[in-house]
Amino acid sequence: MLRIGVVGCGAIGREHIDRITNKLSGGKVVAVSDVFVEGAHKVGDPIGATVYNNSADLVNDPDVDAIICTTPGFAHKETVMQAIEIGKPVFCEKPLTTTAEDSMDIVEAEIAGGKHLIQVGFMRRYDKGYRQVKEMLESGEFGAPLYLKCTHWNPEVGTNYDTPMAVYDTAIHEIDVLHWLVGDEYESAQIMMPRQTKHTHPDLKDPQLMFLKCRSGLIAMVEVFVNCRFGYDINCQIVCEEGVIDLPSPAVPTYRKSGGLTTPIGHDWKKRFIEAYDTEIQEWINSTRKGEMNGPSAWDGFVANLTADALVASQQTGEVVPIDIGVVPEFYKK
Ligand code: NAD
Ligand code: ISE
Repeated sequence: MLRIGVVGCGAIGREHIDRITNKLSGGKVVAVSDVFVEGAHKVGDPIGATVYNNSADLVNDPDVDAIICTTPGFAHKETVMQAIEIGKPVFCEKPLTTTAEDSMDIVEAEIAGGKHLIQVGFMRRYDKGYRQVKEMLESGEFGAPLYLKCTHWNPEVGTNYDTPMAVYDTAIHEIDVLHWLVGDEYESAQIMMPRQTKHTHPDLKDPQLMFLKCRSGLIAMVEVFVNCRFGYDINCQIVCEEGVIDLPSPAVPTYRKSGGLTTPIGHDWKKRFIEAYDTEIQEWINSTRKGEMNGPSAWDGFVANLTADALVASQQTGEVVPIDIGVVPEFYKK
């Protein structure tokens, strides 16, 4: 049994605790922590977990074998560095950190420790739909992918969500999954701001149109609109030489009523990728028990942050910003 400590008992922390406790196998949450300690007690007490009000004490608890970090992005580095220091595996929710510089510090610390310890929560790589699309592209039947059109639409966000977060908290999913999907690397990024919704606030530009150009010339266009009101709607279309592949939201019953034909759109991110989260955490438990680390790495987290930094820079100027990931360290070559 993998004895897990969870740092951060907010929305996704509670989701992961629930799936480990009630759905998955091979793992047990034995400790939880949150700076808001009442929140940690609320989820930790019913399952008999030790409750901490800081991550260091949880990471250093000898009864904790591995850590799940589900604090906000700006707080990830602290916990991940503590885990590396003591040599414990850590599953860190996306983004690894909020800047390439901080993620590079983690990469360097992991390499210095000489052991693969970090997995980043890029769960779309575990989604059946994205996996099928990858297989279709790799079959060669569609020819080369030429451009991608994606939407990342959220119904609404709070006032603590600002303009850069549209990139490093939201588009970071597309940043990671798209280059993985097409087997390419980004070389430049650009953002254009269309007319803004009245539903945003002074610190958030919404919507934003993001363009990522790959080395092959492929361009990915990502529409991020986080106050779209109508639902949580993630779509991806890949235009190839020999055909077009669409990855829409999973099918739900449509209905005819009151003179209309309706296709409902969900509102909840927790449900849209529920199977992907289950698979991701189950595979992390399984591989961690075997002393392996197979999922998205700290290097993948760094590459996503480097790309995010370029997009964030373009938010200010609208200009095309180059991206140079450099050479993949030997340590991360598969
Ligand atoms: P949240 O605000 O609901 O929860 C964060 C929790 O962390 C809160 O309980 C807060 O009190 C606590 N916290 C803050 N700083 C802390 C610290 N220094 N130490 C310990 N606890 C601390 O946020 P959330 O929506 O659960 O998001 C958490 C992370 O998960 C973010 O990185 C977010 O990007 C990621 N996330 C990923 C997905 C996904 O689809 N993979 C979905 C949602 C959130
Ligand atoms: C949130 O943190 C997530 O990861 C969701 O998947 C994303 O849609 C949302 O925009 C983020 O804030």
